Amino acid sequence: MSVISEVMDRVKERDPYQFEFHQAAQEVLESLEVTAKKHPEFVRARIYDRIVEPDRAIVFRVPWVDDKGDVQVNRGYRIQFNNAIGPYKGGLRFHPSVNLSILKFLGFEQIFKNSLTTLPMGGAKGGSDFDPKGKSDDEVMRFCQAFVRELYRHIGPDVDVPAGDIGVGGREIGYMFGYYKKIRNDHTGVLTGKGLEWGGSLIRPEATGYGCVYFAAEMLTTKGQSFAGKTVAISGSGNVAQYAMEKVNQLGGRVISLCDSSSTIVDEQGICGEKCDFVLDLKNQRRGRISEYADKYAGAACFIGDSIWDVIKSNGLKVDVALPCATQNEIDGEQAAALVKSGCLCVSEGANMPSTPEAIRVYQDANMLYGPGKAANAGGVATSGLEMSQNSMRLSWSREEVDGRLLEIMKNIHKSCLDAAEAYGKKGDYVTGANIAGFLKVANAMLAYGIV
Ligand code: NDP
Ligand code: 2IT
Repeated sequence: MSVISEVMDRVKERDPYQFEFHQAAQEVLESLEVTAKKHPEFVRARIYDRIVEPDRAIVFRVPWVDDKGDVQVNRGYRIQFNNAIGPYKGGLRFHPSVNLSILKFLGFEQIFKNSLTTLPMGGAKGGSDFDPKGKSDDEVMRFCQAFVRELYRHIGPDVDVPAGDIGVGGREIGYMFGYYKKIRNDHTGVLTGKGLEWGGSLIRPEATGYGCVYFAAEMLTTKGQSFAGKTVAISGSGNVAQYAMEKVNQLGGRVISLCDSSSTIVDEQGICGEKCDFVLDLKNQRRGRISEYADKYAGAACFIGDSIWDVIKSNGLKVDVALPCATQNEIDGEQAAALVKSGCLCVSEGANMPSTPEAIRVYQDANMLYGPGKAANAGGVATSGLEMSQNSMRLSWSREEVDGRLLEIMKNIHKSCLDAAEAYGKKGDYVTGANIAGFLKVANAMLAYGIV
């Protein structure tokens, strides 16, 4: 039995029901079999056992009052996973499915993702099982204030800098930042994803989606291809999906789908121009459902209860590029096989861990270009890092400056993945490359600190 599989066994034994965390840990640890052989110093210092254990996991009660005057109680979390290379950094997710396993998987992924950006950021994640859907603005505000009433004591611009994720966008960051500022009397870069008028960065809203497309474009370039004329399936219709859609359109691709947790819309004419404005208004201002797109545009089909990956499987739709931008484990092995059959040559993950291990095996067996989330969606947190830099300098950079830096960072991440994969005997394997390149920097820092 290898050192690495023993670590994995201990993870499972310690927390037998944290399935999402097991999945994320297994994928990273498998890639690290080769580093364990090449670097006995990591094994001696028990770096593998240490890196799968969070520095701390904070769990707290969040009581708040709804519009009817009734008291509601949610659970809040912040998993400060690893700060070896910089302050804890990572998003907050508000979704009824949130639990310790999901946040540990996300916090663990964030360690390696943040390391890949080359910026000095440690890994963390947090959130709550609060569901913002169907809540009034006042209810969301009161919840955010109650959440920060506890979270504030654990965060700070040099300690831990949260941001958005599912269910947390500009509105929620505004309420949380405003309340933090009030109770700390401190106007400082404690959260990223802020509004432009109060310390935010241009391009941060666009960054994850743009970055995912930049990463896909880099992968396509290795095969002498580009987005021009490609048919692109996107899942989700939130922050990441919206700006992935915008960038694909700018690069000459045709986006044919979006979805939410209720339905999928397919528009083979392409979701572009005024139709994109409709989607942004529908999802961000009116907070409506994506099925309304099919009510408005007669050429579009709506599939209630199906994901785009179901639709591809059952209808044999042809796609060249897939950008999963909704949630974890949204593509299983059979859906991945349907993607291969549909002619898809590239998957770039805007979401975190959207492909199951079986799906990843299918991509790899078919020799697809596959960019795992921790590399392909790192543009969001990278631009959060740029927001932190601007806050520290008390400056704001132009749109062109931030977008240029984002593009450079995505190209660098792409190259680091390929270089690390080749150096460790796995040429062209972005999964192994991302895991090893992300890990080495963190492991070397942990080694330098001794046993702490
Ligand atoms: P949003 O809340 O803006 O949008 C999420 C979208 O995904 C919505 O369309 C939502 O539909 C759909 N979705 C969420 N959960 C499910 C589910 N269980 N089943 C089906 N659809 C679902 O979130 P983001 O766009 O910010 O995040 C999307 C993904 O990208 C997540 O995996 C997140 O971790 C990842 N990510 C986000 C970053 C960021 O900067 N925001 C950075 C890097 C990764 P519905 O409205 O019906 O819930
Ligand atoms: O998963 C992610 O990388 C994010 N949700 C963004 C985190 C951040 O700190 O910008």
